[in-house]
Amino acid sequence: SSVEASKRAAAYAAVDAHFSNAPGYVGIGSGSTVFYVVDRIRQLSVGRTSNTGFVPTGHQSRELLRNAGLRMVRLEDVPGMISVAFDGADEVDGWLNCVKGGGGCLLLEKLVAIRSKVFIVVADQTKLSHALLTSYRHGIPLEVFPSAVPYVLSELRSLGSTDPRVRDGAPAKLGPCVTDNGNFIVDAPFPPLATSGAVVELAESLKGIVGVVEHGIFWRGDRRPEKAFFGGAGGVVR
Ligand code: DER
Repeated sequence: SSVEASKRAAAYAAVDAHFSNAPGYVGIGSGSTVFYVVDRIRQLSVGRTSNTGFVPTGHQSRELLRNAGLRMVRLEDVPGMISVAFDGADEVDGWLNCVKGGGGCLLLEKLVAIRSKVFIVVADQTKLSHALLTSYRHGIPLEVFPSAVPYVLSELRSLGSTDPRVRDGAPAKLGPCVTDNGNFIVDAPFPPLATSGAVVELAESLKGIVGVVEHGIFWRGDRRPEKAFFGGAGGVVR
């Protein structure tokens, strides 16, 4: 499909521009676009000694790396900084703020991103938006400690979230979706974040709710990508 071709184009352009098989560490995020990042890295690594340790951001990321035969290193075993991290996003605005967490891996994704010298987002062009929460309609994903859920939902409503809800695991799993870290995901819809100030204000408010382990706004205040590669239409790089 054209969306798949667009994901592949974005991923290949990003890897060709920012991956080198030099000694060091490379962060690998989660989602379907990152599949093409790993595929391109595998192509470039065939027959070459692997000087690079790849840092996964969850079980799906680990599976991608294992299937590609790339050497994995746990985040806690990485000394110093990760050279570059590649990840997808659910929505990216003009300042490169991102909504992430549609795949439920946002905690390790943000931990890997914040340990990376360079953070690159790859996405099909449908993810580019003039304001966060205009195209991605499910709300801000939050990793929430399970027994904090009733309190967190109440706090989110006080912040103006319309109908925040625990992400259900069905049909794959009955009951709540459980993250790789044993927490729940809450999706919290808010009105579109049309200004940088609105992004800052919401990100700081979400971080301040006791029981929210991490939120899915990747912004200037914690970690925003240096570059985003969008596929399709000649690819838009910002
Ligand atoms: O959850 C995330 O932030 C992932 O990066 C993911 O949402 C991106 O998804 P996609 O590459 O499958 O569109």
